[in-house]
Amino acid sequence: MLDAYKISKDFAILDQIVNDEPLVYLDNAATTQKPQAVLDVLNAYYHEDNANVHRGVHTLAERATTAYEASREKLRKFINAKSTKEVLFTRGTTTGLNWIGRFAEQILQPDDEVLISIMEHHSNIIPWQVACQKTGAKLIYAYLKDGALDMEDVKDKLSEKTKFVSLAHVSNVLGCINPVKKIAELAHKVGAYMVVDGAQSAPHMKIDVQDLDCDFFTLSGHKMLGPTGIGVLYGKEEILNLMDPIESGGEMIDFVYEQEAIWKELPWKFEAGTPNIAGAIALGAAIDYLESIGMDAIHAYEQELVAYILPKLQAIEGLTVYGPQDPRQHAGVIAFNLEGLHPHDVATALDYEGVAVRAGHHCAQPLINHLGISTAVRVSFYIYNTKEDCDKLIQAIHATKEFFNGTF
Ligand code: 7TS
Repeated sequence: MLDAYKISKDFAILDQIVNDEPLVYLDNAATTQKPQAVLDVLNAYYHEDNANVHRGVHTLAERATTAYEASREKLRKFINAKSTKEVLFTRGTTTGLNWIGRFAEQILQPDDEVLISIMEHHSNIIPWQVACQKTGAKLIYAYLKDGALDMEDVKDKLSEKTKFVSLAHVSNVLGCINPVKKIAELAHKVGAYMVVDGAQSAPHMKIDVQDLDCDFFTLSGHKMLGPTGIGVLYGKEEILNLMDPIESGGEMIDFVYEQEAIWKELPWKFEAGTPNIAGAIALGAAIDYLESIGMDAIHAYEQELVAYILPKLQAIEGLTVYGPQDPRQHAGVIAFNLEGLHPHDVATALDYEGVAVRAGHHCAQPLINHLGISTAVRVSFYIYNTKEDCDKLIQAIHATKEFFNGTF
């Protein structure tokens, strides 16, 4: 079992006092903190190696290019892609899903269908709305059963008309883990492409894109100990070969003539302009850090935290937990509301106790509407959170209830 206390020592930012209380950071679904090892790599890159990639022959340029491409190989191994040709550096999940949306515009015909779920993050809704509006295709939603994805509804809504199925692997609100491997199989049976939004899964569990047999998979570096502004879009090589580059310009070409150009091969065909070199290299360091702990150990530890905290939350009078009620079906993301209290007031009160959580619609407004609420409080865990953090949260929720009940 991983040692969260030992791990937390690698994150200097966590060792601080907020509102006279030790910081308890429970907003990891929004972004995670970065260990010293990642900050050191970022610093060392700018101190020692900074140069543009794939251009110069000088020593610094060689070093930067080697480290950038070595990082791509680390990401390939991390998600078990067949080849680095399938690993495209992006700004993050949102960029990846937008690129897929643009590809969909090449494919979709009027009356074709795209199947997503009601629990999707806006990043996995709006690119599909845009693609459907441009092509006349229909955007279809699968709904929920017992706080999780209703598989019967998914099956009912899949048909020969479905050309893309795009689903969150883990919901950033409900915390449920969707059976994307099974759904990929069903999607392929009707000839649809399977897209997995891995923003909330890749940081927390072992990912094997070959085993999932998804056609695309997206992740964001900043949610897995890496810097902001860097992520990965995985796509099967044969599909990426069908796709036009989304952006064009320097870096992505082999030859440019007056009227046309020849693109580079994969993966560089998609990486126009100077990329986020430092970000990619530091994300490689984040992967090293995660792998030194082990993704299975991370998943098991988070399951243990959820098994510890969920019953305690459920036992609080007036507290409603959204999503599955069984801890075994719940990843380390828990959204809830306290009866009679506005989630923003709850989040502010928790902050007074040093506990950082998020309140709002969590960029999932269709889901929030579907649940019949306007906002919710959300706590989300990572490798440096401890059972003591969970106890502090519970104590802070009780203090919040007492404070408001005494005031109003
Ligand atoms: N998909 C899911 C499931 C997400 O949770 C997020 C970010 C994204 C896509 C977009 O990722 P980005 O890195 O491109 O922004 N989710 C959240 C969140 O829950 N709170 O802040 C960001």
